[in-house]
Amino acid sequence: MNPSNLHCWLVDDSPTVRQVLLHLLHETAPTWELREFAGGAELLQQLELSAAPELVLIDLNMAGMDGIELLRHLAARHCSSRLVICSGAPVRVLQSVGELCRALKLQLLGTILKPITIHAVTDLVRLVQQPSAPISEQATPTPLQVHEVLRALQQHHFYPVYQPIIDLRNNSLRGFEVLSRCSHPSRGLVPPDAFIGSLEKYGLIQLHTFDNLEMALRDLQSWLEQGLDLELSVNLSPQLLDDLTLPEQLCQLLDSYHIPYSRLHLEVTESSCAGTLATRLDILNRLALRGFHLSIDDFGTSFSSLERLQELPFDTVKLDKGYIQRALTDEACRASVESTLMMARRLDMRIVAEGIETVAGWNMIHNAGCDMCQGYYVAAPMQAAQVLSWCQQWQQHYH
Ligand code: G
Ligand code: G
Ligand code: MN
Repeated sequence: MNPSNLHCWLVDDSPTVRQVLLHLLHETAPTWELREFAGGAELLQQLELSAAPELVLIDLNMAGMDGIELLRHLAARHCSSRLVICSGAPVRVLQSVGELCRALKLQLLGTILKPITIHAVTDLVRLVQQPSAPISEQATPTPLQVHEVLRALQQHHFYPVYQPIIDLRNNSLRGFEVLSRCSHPSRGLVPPDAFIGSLEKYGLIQLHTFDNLEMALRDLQSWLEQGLDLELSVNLSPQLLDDLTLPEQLCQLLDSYHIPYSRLHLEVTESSCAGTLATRLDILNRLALRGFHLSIDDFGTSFSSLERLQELPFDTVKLDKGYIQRALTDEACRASVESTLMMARRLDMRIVAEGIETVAGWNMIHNAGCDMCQGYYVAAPMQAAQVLSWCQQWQQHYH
């Protein structure tokens, strides 16, 4: 992006806010070409007439078409602009809008909290003018550095989000997969691809996993108390399977929250038990003996067969989202999914299909006799505060 003649559009229904923003942007980035819109409809109209701008600043709470609806329209038009949300909404709402942008495959650059300050605008301009990575690299965000992960751990910037897992036999909610997020002071919502690798590299993944799990167990405890019958699935990095004390540590943590071990599914990827090192086998077997459920994550991304996995103490297989999505258009891949399902049934393993985004995906795996599913079609990962009302809605409409 050439920052000098960058096109920046802003949409906000308040004339005062637009005036302040235009003024601050003009001061900090005098060469930018600015355009203002009083509503989403006007902006979409302009988008029909001219090329998409490099940057769009969006107010969430607008009369008429609100910011969320505008995001949906932009996604439908495959808008490639980088987006900034400007809002006075609570941080929790802003984080979940970040989640929505990820689900819609929109490029959210960051958020500006209202009331708007010159500092926020200066930060934004600096962020935009950093040379941007080529598109092919943008899929994997810049990894957090050691001081950033340390600060995030110390200041509790990591938090869990929850994605529902549905039982396809009766549409009931089985539980949630716990996924970790980081709210970075200047980068906003940071996805796990940007920090799990760093945490592993600096030997901090175990600390993070236990922190995250503890927050999740606290949430689970309160949901169980409110009468929900739920299980949680958590991702374990292969490094955790190198510490022989893992089973004891997990048992102690669950005991302290009075949660039965069978409420927890531990997900490990196919590749992390590829070599089946003695230590890892030892740990997996002891976890299974204690009553934890074990799932193979991302199945279909490497070449192991279910027969071989049967020798390991897994009771669940999670079919990778890429595998499922390919099966929707590729006959041979669909046949492979179907035979995996048949084999799993013979081996008495449960199958969870991941990445179900559409009704076509839902129908395909439902007809193939899959046990469970997870994906944006049901819900994107959500924050703890949204879980109860989501559960109520799900039960009312689909169960
Ligand atoms: O959460 P998605 O929403 O972006 O997660 C991307 C990847 O990061 C997935 O492969 C997921 O398994 C992994 N991931 C998410 N949270 C955690 C975590 O707490 N620990 C580990 N090891 N991996 C995680
Ligand atoms: O642990 P695992 O690698 O399975 O992580 C699940 C990942 O998949 C997370 O990054 C989660 O946000 C993402 N995800 C969940 N549902 C969907 C979906 O329907 N489509 C796509 N593309 N990704 C999804
Ligand atoms: Mn997973």
